[in-house]
Amino acid sequence: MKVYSSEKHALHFPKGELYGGELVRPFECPERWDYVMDRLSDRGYEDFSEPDEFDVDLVQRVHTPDFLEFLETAWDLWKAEGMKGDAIAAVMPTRRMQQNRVPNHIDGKLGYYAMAIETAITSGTWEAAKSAAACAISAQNAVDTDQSAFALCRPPGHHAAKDLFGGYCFLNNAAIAVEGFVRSGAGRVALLDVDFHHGNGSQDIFYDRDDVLFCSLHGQPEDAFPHFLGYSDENGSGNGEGYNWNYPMPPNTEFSVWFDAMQDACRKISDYSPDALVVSLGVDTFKDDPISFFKLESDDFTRYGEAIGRLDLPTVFIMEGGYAVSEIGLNTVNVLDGFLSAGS
Ligand code: OKP
Ligand code: ZN
Repeated sequence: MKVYSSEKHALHFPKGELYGGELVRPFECPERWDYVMDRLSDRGYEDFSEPDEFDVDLVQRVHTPDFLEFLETAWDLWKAEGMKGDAIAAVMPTRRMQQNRVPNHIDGKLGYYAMAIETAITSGTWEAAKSAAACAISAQNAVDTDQSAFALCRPPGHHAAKDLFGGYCFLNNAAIAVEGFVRSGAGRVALLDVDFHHGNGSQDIFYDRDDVLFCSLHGQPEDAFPHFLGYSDENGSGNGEGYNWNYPMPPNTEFSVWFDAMQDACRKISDYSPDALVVSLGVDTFKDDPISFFKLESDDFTRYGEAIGRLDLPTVFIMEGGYAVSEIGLNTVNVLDGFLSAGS
């Protein structure tokens, strides 16, 4: 399996994440990338490539021009105001406020484009986000000839909507890969999100479309970030009705329950008969993940990787979450190995 990753990921590393009323060292940290790279090498993966250049056309199919301009210029605007730390949103357009006027001041812009405020923008954020999207695009291109590829994206993407960043995400790498398949002629693409958190950005981007089936397994919004989307009665709108499936699950959910939901999602995907599959691969479902509440063990990742492999589809894996413990490397590679062992 080809692996796309870029050293430029390390350009994004804010000094702090707002967590528990303190600025703590971000959970979404550069060594996550090293853990995965090291395990891939240990387990015999050897086909590593730097991504091709960022494909603006594809990214514009997912994100709005004003949002892309914001991401590109936010750090400079912030510095021009003489701010000392990293750029963090502090005020947001909530109920009964103006939600469609973009302020000039960077404080206003940050709030306008943020879906959560733990995520800071720093000097290298835009370059790193572009490199992650480039990995997703190159992996998608590789699947035109191979059956599968893995994009080791950092920062992750599934919380980013067409004009929103947050939850550690800036560009929606998985949605960009989906659009890559659409551009190269796919009539139907499935997007399976197994990250612990609901993929609100991905859901939102494809909510009214019947050419993209979105299935997400995640901590229920009553108890888990992002809290304001991901309920089971969100089924799509307009043409997209019936093409969005959420599987919210409660605290302490174990693999047997999680895997039943996953197999249900796999049946939906199989019935849909897509031309390609994109997997938002977060491994924060692991029992020791510091910010999540599912109970998967490392071997469980192999088992569900096999189930994905049995779908027998051209598949792009996109790295999403998984935090703080070196097992994120093991768990990620277990999914890929399980997939390959079940594949054609
Ligand atoms: C990104 B990805 C919990 C705070 C959660 C943000 C989590 C973003 C997860 N107390 N903060 O989906 O792994
Ligand atoms: Zn997550």
